[in-house]
Amino acid sequence: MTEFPDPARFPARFAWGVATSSYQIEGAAAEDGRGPSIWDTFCRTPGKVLKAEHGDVACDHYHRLESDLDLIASLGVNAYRFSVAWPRVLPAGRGKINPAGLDFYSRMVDGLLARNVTPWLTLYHWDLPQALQDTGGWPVRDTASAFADYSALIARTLGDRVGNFITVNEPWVAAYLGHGAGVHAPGTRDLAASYRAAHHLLLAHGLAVQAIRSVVPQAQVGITLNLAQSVPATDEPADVAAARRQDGFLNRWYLDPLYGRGYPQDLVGLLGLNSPQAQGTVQPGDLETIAAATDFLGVNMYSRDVVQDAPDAPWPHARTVKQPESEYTGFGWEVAPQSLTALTLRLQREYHPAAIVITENGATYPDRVTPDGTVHDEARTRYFQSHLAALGEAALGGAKVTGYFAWSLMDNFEWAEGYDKRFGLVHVDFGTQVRTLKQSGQWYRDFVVQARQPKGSFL
Ligand code: IFM
Repeated sequence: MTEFPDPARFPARFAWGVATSSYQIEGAAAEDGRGPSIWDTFCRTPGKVLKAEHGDVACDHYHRLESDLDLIASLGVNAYRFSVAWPRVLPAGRGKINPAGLDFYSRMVDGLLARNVTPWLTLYHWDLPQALQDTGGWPVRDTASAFADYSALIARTLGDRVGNFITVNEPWVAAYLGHGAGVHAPGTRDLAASYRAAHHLLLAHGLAVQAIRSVVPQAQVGITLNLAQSVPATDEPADVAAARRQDGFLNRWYLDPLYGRGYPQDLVGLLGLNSPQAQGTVQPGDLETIAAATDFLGVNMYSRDVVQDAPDAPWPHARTVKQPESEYTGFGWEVAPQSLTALTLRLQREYHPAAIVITENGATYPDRVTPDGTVHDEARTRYFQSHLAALGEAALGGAKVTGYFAWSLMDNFEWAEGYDKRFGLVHVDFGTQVRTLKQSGQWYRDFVVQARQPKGSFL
């Protein structure tokens, strides 16, 4: 049974938003001076993306900016999380600036502010300029310094109007899925390289925090991690140890250095020659840079991992197993709202972030527009209801939660899954680009409008 969230549980000054990312919605991949990204290349590599789909057009957001901004405002939200496409503003990753690219984001920011929607800008949501991949990509250190320069450019250009910056989105995905499992761009399968990439992504974050603060001292800056509670499938010591490894692999490897603890030693030992330490990747001063104080921790949470020991499986030798009593989304991800409460409370207790912002949460289901012009996505509506109820519990329990962004504003390019997996509050017909607000979107809008009513804070 779904629990209903109580809008009164959330403080009046709360970021209520929807989220997207550049490559997933913009399209206009070769227009107005945008350079190629690693996702353009990856999509054209046979066998990498379902049905060989790509982001050339996506939601055509680049050409529909004004009407999409109206759509965002119509949802009653006060915040919008988007990402800047690095190759749109610096086509070769560094050096020559593309004024048309900067202008697009400048118009977006102005359009949001004119609609009383606060921009939350993500600097890196996986579309690395191909030119930087050609010189080694994230496994090489120089990419982190190029990122710092790019971050300073964005802060100089937009920092007079943007107050919230997310440096890197989901470094685990970029590092491991991109370089270890090879299922995301750039598609390499090399565990050692994935740990070099992870270190440089964290270093890039730390350097970007410094760069942004030096330009916009009052900016709120954070990083977004994809986190999931890791639960052993049984009480057997092997499963308990596997759950701990999985927790280290996904969560602690990023949280520990960001919060000043260095890399988790149990994992460093298990990784052996694949660790960044053994490869000589971690240089003096890096851990201090990575641990720069931030204003919030961005958390992308979709599910939880119920884990079994799997000695024959690749690192971290753990397998996620299905629970017969649980519901699953179209991605096969368990619907586990209680896990959002547990996760945020744990973050608060163990890492003491200045604030926690849920920068993504949502679900994919096979939607369709029915003849009455509606998308009856009851399962997604229930998903949002139960997760917001769980977040309210966490806030009541002491987690300093200050924002929530539904993933996603609209159906979009879901990476290696192409356009098959729909996460939107708004349905997109990719043939006609017609947008249709789903039932879940109507519910979210009504909830946000209620939650934003002036009231006494319960925190
Ligand atoms: O679509 C992605 C997004 O780009 C990053 N977080 C997870 C989402 C759903 O898979």
